[in-house]
Amino acid sequence: MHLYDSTIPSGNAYKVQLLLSHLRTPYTTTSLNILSTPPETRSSQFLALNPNGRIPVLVLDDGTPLAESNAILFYLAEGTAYLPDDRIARAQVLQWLFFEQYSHEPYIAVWKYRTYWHPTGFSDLTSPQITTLKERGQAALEVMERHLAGRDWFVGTAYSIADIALYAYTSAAEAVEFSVGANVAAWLRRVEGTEGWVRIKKDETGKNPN
Ligand SMILES: N[C@@H](CCC(=O)N[C@@H](CS)C(=O)NCC(=O)O)C(=O)O
Repeated sequence: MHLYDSTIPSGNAYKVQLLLSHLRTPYTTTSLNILSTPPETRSSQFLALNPNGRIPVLVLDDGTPLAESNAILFYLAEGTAYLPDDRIARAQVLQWLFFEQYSHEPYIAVWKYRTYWHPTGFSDLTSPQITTLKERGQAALEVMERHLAGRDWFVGTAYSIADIALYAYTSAAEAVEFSVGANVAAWLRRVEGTEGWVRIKKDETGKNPN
């Protein structure tokens, strides 16, 4: 398998790297520069792999490309302990994958990107836009905090790709000045204690302290 990620650490790529590490699946990587103008993700070769021009893309051994981090997680987790067999539990996993993409990643990931790497930071956003990003990101963390009361994991009683998808950007939330509650903080430590857990790749630009 071959994973396209970015030269800067991407939480969306990290989800895939984390699951591949749990599964001990060997893979090779190409890291694209998404900060160049145009980004390397917009080359015709890369657009042939993902018409949406974004990493991560996983190219399977038969050459089939698969984009969208959570779709890649779902594919890789099939038949493993990271995706339950039970019908409702599988749907609940999807519930959290969609929550992550609609209510969490668009705010916390964008906030992180703007904090560390965006060429103009927050300066091209209006003050209400900045407030909305922060409030919605924080609201997503509150949803997680409430759901985790009395629970170890997002779905059922086992660590799954729902946790992996949510962990990627939640693990960076405090560093970019969101508040993380006690339940989420304890869950972050639980994820970090799982077999095969790896840290997100290092930021070679030196802007991101992790
Ligand atoms: N929904 C997508 C989001 C992917 C995404 O936003 N990727 C960013 C890096 S984290 C990217 O490739 N940006 C480069 C660009 O937009 O050209 C996923 O979950 O994979």
